[in-house]
Amino acid sequence: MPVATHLHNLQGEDMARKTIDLPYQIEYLSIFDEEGNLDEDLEPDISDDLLLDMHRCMLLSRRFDERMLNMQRQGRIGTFALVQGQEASQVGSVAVLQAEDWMVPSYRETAAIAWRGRQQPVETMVKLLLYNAGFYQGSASEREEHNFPTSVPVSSQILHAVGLAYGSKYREAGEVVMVYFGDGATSEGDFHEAMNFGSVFQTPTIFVCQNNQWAISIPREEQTESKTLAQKALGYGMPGIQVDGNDLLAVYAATQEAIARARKGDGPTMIECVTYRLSLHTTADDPTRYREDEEVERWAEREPLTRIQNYLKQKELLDDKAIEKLEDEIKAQIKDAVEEFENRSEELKDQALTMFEHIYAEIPAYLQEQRDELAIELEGASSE
Ligand SMILES: Cc1ncc(C[n+]2csc(CCOP(=O)(O)OP(=O)(O)O)c2C)c(N)n1
Ligand SMILES: [Mg+2]
Repeated sequence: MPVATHLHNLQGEDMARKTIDLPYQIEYLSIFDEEGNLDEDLEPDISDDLLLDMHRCMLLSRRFDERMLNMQRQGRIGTFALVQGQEASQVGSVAVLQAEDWMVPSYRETAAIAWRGRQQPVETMVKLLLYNAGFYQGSASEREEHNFPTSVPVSSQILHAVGLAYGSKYREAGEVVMVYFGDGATSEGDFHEAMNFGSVFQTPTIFVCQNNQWAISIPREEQTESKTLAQKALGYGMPGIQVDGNDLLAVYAATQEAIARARKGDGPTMIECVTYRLSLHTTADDPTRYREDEEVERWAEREPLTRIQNYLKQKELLDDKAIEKLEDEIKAQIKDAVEEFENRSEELKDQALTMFEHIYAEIPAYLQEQRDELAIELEGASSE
């Protein structure tokens, strides 16, 4: 706006210091706490089957995470990011999606991926293992699956998600897009661009921020001066809500509202799940160098798996015996997945040269050189 016009607009009744009321506040939602207190007025109406499925997925993710950590320590897979502590934030949100909706993960979304692949739990784990062992086949998905591959550059996937959601709106496909990112991701330009376009085009995007209190070794307090991360949504004219991210019911209820809004054409929502990264950032990390055990212990008391088990026990949907049976079933599935992964990775080892494909139409000389070198090495290895 030219300066003269701007000044003109400030004449008369506009010449005042006044408050502009905004239609938003930051709500914090918690429904079932770590002491077993339930807010019955807020309790979402979730069928018993769905509750049990969500619990199963959380348990499988926890146990699979533990198994992968052992495998990484044994040198059987590469570096990966652990999900421990964030299972409710992921399962409580992803479980509200329909199959045709889209799930756009970052690198810590083991539980969200496990949910989307819950019809074939073993195959889903095999693919996660392949991915974590460096095989691109672990990232491939069927066209109808509507899951994006894992995205490691922090925040990059948020832009992809908004583009996808804009596409869904443009095509009138009715598909909602759910994107995951961390507290640290909110400091990236990509996050802000995505939030702005996501809102200005009123896209059906659900921005799920898992505030696990740490971005590697940077604590939440050093990440931003904002009191909450959810309030960042307000700057872009969309609702932002903070939920207890270790409370499956709260995450589910908040996501239901957000998705209903998106489906009606009322645009995006940002959900900040307040949770905690109970374990390592990745297997390359040693958190004892930068955080206190006492803090971890405090959050361990609030962890989501025991919490949902307490709720299900209160509802008489689960008891210790049933949990034990489930543990055995999951253990067997993980065992099958590891075996299948070992077989498949053995076959795929010979295809290491494929890493040079699908990048350039014409391979540059320096890559050709590396490719030739690897080919000779592989030939040597196979004739040993
Ligand atoms: C663009 C970019 N910058 C830096 C990194 C290195 N890096 C990987 S994870 C991470 C911290 C991200 O923290 P947060 O967003 O809170 O997610 P969390 O890992 O806690 O789930 C950083 C800086 C990266 N992967 N991509
Ligand atoms: Mg974080």
